Amino acid sequence: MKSDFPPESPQATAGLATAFAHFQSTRTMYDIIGDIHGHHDELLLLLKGLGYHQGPDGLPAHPLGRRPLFTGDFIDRGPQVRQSVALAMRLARRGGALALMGNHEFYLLWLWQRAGSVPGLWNLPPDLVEPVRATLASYLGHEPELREALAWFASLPLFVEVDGLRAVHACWDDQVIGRLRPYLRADGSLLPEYLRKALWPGNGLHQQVMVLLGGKTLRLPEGQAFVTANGRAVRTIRAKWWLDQPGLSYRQMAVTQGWEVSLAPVSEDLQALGFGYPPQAPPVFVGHYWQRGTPEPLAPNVACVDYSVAKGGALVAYRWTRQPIGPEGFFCVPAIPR
Ligand SMILES: [Mn+2]
Repeated sequence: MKSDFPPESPQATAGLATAFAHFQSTRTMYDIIGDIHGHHDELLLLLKGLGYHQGPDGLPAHPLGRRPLFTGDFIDRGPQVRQSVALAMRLARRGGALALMGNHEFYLLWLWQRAGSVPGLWNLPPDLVEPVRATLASYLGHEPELREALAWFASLPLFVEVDGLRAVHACWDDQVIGRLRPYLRADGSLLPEYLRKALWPGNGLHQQVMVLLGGKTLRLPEGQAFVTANGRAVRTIRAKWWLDQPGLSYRQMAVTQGWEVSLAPVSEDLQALGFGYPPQAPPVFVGHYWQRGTPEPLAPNVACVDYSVAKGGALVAYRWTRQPIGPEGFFCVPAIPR
């Protein structure tokens, strides 16, 4: 089968569009929007609630020129993947939105590379396809549109620093970002030859990218595990990468609360592992972490905007005002029961 990965033309205009957005940002501010996971109707309600109305080109526009900043994970899980991607992509291409790579888009790009073509995606082993089942179902009969979406995903920045804020799908790490710089375009997206390499699990470039897209984990002490709601025994925890104080317990370091995680203090040196986000650093916004309940910052300068719309939670945005972040900045649209 003829290979259609990677996209032939490495989106030369993507950098320009982002540069323009950065220029515009001296006058406009961002609404940071978390993981959509195929929940297009909630996205429309969210934009409406944030004050966006239908612009002359039919796309949502804000009367004060505010712009969406998507933290990634547009695809998988939800019922309207194709529509969600189309809306975010059109907003970004118009120059009215910034969009970041999520771990789900990164995984789908890897599958595309493995398959060698868009039609080949449907013939991959079932265990590989399972995580992207909703996405493939959504694009069935719309293969050219999926190819266009994949080319767009390949052009997405891994992180952005703009208007006094930072955003990344899961974890901001200055050291990792510094190491990745030679492989990136000016807008923070991977150069095509390095994207091809970074998609493959196991190599060093992949591991660095996955710190930003998947966050940091801690291994529980030998012999320790806890059982999740779906009965899976887990020996690593998604960890609060912004904390580095000595003496914190595994339970305190676990992003997901309510699990019977060990109360023993973390036995490793968190600073040596690269944990910690400086309190004087710009506020950083992430998605990824399946939060529940009423949104509030994770730390004085760290906020998550993923409140699990794909698990009956809410689609959440943060209205950036260049002020210190606080609970009043969040805006929520509950998941529509289906
Ligand atoms: Mn997600």
